[in-house]
Amino acid sequence: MTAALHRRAGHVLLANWRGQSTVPAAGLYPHQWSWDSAFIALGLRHLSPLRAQRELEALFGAQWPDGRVPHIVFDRIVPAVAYFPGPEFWRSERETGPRHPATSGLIQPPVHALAAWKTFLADPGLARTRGFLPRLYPRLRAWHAYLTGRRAFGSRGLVSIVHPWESGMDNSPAWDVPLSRVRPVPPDRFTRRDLGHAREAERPTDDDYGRYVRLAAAYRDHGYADELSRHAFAVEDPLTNALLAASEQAMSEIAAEVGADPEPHAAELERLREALVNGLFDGGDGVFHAHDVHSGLPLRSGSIAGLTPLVVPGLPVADAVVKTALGDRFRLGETGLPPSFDLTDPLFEAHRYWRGAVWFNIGWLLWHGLRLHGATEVAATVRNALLTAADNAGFREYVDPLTGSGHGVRDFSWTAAVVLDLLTQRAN
Ligand code: 2M8
Repeated sequence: MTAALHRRAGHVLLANWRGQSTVPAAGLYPHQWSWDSAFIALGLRHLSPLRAQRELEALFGAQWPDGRVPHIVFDRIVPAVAYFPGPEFWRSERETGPRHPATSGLIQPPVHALAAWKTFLADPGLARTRGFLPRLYPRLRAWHAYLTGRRAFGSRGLVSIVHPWESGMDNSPAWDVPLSRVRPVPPDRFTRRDLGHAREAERPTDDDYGRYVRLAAAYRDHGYADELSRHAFAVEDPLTNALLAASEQAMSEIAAEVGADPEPHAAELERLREALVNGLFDGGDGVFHAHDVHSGLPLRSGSIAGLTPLVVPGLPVADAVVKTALGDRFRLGETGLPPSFDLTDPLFEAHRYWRGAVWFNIGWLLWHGLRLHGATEVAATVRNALLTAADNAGFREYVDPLTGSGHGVRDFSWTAAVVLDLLTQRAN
């Protein structure tokens, strides 16, 4: 399967390349997405290190003056009706000026420094010739400074997200409680474009969409100001904070490469690791739970995000998290396919987007984190299961954790990218 799968994955990334960057999927997502591009670079670096570097450069070319990296960078030649909410909804030019690329005003999980470092390693000679890291490093620093400076709403040293879209795991049941406080915009006030490309039963509900629109419009109407009182939704998410910590580890390596001081990044990794464990780890459940900044309460849920702090080097509670991964809730040792939500929870839905289906980027993060903490056998099971699922189902957006059947859009870029990366890595 290896050579054929590799070739097929390469074709997906080639078809979705738009000259400067890669779209997640041609119909449903016709622009550039932030964390998609980071995962895409991880795979693309094996096909074309140059394109992988350009993927990240294009994204950081749209960074806002305040350091935020927008979650969508709009392709100006794509018709306005192709995606909702488009540039006319976000009105980013009011904040960044008309010469800046049109973008959204939200963010996504900060996996970029990790991707940048791995992209560098694919061809250090080319990267040095192009000044890839010297140009990117100050931008990555500004990005992390935005997160820790502007988004640290709680007093617990953790970064908050202000919209479910920022979590990347949009309709995860983890957000049901804080979202229930948001009044949905009625469905006749906007036109969903996603349903033209995907099955309704596999997408977020109209009510959820109405709440997403309400939150995004409120943020926009307050000039994207990061004041806690302005945000109806403010949550410390384990995935976002874990990726920031893992990215600080990568920043140490990048700093050393560009002749900067790695020490502040090592210190930041240590600080975030401690804040994550002290603030979000639940020893009884053996997972990390998000924290609702407004209510001051943990959002106890069965989200797979609770296992992703395994990507943080030196995680002191890694053994407990691996045990949870192997238990009934996620069954990673048996199936190797990580469901995005607890299989035993009544809220689990095998096909509805982030409420249970398996996503390949999360699979990659767990594979990476398991290896980091010496759980090489489970990591190998995850790797094999992801490769088999892609081989059988194609490069689908997500698959059923119980049967491996494919769902969501076809030819999804990060699925192909993750497969390419896994194919080029040791089996364990
Ligand atoms: C999905 O999110 C977008 C909104 O950002 C959407 O539903 O239209 C999520 O799966 C997200 O994680 C992903 O980055 C994006 C593009 O693949 O699609």
